[in-house]
Amino acid sequence: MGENLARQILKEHLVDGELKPGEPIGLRIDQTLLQDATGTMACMQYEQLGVPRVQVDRAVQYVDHNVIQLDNKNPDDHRMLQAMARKFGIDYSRPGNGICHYVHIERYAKPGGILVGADSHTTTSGALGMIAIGAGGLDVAVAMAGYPYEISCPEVVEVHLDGELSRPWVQAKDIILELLRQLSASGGKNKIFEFTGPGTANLSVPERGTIANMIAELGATSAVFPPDDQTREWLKIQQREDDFEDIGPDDDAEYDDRVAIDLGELGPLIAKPRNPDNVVPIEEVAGTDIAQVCMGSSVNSGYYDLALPGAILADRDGQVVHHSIQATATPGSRQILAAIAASGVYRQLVEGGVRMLEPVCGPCVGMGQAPPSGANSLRTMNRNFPGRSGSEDDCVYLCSPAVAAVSLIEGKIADPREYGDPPEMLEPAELKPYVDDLHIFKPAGEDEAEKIEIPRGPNIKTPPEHQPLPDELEAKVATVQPDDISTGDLAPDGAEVMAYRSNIPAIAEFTFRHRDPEFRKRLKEWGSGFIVGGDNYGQGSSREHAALAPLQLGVKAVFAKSFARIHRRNLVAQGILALQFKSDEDYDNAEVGQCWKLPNVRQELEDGAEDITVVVDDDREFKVTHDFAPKEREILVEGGLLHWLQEHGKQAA
Ligand code: MIC
Repeated sequence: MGENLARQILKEHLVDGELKPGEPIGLRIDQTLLQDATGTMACMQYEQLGVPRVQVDRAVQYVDHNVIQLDNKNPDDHRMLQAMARKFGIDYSRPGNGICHYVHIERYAKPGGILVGADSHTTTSGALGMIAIGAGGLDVAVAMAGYPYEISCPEVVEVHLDGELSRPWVQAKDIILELLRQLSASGGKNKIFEFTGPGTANLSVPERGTIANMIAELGATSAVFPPDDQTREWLKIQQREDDFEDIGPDDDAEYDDRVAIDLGELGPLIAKPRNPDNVVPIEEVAGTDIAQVCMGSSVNSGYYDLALPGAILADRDGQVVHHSIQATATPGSRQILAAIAASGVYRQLVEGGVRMLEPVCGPCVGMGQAPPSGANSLRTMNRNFPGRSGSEDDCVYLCSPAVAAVSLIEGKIADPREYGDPPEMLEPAELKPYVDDLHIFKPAGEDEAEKIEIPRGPNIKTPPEHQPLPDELEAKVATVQPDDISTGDLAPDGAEVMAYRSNIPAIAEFTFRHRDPEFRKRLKEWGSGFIVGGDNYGQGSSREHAALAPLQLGVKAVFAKSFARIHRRNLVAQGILALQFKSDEDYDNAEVGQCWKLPNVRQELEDGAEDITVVVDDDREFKVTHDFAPKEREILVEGGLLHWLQEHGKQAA
């Protein structure tokens, strides 16, 4: 049987388990990625592992998420991270050098390798033919220490792209929106999507990056684009052609499933508020008023993503951003910023009235540019979860750069196909002069590293202590939540809350602040509690704060109809039970204040029982289930992965 590329890469890196979908496997990791908002916790947990220098080929620490520096908290985090990177052997990409996923495909991503990163959109590097997986900070720290990365073996789905996009009005963004429309925000769970077909061959690396980035919005493990001429050309421009690997799926490669899209049939799509899979054809919403257009983030910040709106603004003399709209543009990296400055795109945008932002995540994670209340915001970003933009009642639409570019002139959502002939875009000057790593600082040598002291500001607190699982658990139901709760509901985005990413007691104060403002009060009164959730609980980001904050408040178990992959693992890694309802009726009967007892939970986990018994108000009983791997059961009994490693895990890979 012919093998697909994803399986070949997994096989090459397999150190534990069997490559059968659903089986627990351990993978050798080549590269790791951290950004500032997840990196502080990850690095402090790495410290606790007691391994002086990272054990992977390449570890990179980026600073791109929170660079607002409102007060000492944020710069204190950056200072600590820079020192830790130097000490532990990690490359440090300074603030302003670019958004981690863009810089990673420019400078590091390598065909055939495996990358794990403490950011759900780490998947972007799949554009270069590697398997790139988003994970919680602790899992990444453990990989940095040289232990295998543990995951449930994913299925591999072929996405066959036929035909060609009618560029520039129909774009790569529309391909990923179409996948979201077809498969939903949980349709990619435990799956790697491997792209094939003539439509794939036509996509540039940044276009592939858009798709690979937003594969995270399907809850998928990864996306992989087999390396080809586009990959080779990209690596050549990046002056690292030697990183090219001539690998690909066998001619008769088999896949666990298949999706086919005819790109010629595709029109512009848009995700309506307030979930990325709420996708409709542009015609359905054309004419909707908007007050804001934000272009670029870890998707759609590439050269041509900005050159198109630039060209549209410059197309007719005196054409500017509509008076009712605030428009912003973010280049993805210093390299792209330099390229648009040299070619004249920057000037076109500025003259047209677009506010130029620095190459950081910015509005995508609620770092400024919150939309006005009750108004619609149109963004070329990847997520539109409630409140993520910074305004509680926000209505964010997600679209391609083409839709954004014509809409910012019209003052309402517009169909680019009605704009007429596309204007000519300014081409980049030769990229060569901008390809450098001057703003990536290399780690210290081993001797110097030993002497480096880590500076810690007053807001930086060590990660919370874990307790082993008792024989029985008893607590009150502290909140009952609907489907699709995002990690942003648990640990919100935005400058105010993200400033506490290195301070769990403080960030815990924001848990469910919009969804259930009384939640924290109840937990404080009761001392402990359980969370009940619906389907796809914990979708979205990789932030382990969404597990650490409830832990800090005394949450010992979450019961849901189903869990998103990364959050489920973060709960387990932090020693919180992630249990699944067997019957929707038990979810329907759950009420705040009920006392739930798990009388034999420790024994049940130790015995490998499939079901866990729950007794409600000492009166009735029901069973919940779980999908814990045998090692995960041990981790839960031990009270978290750090404890488990301290007890058992001396054998680094
Ligand atoms: C996101 O897009 O949600 C984030 C902010 O990049 C997160 C990481 C974080 O919360 O720090 C992610 O995607 O994992």
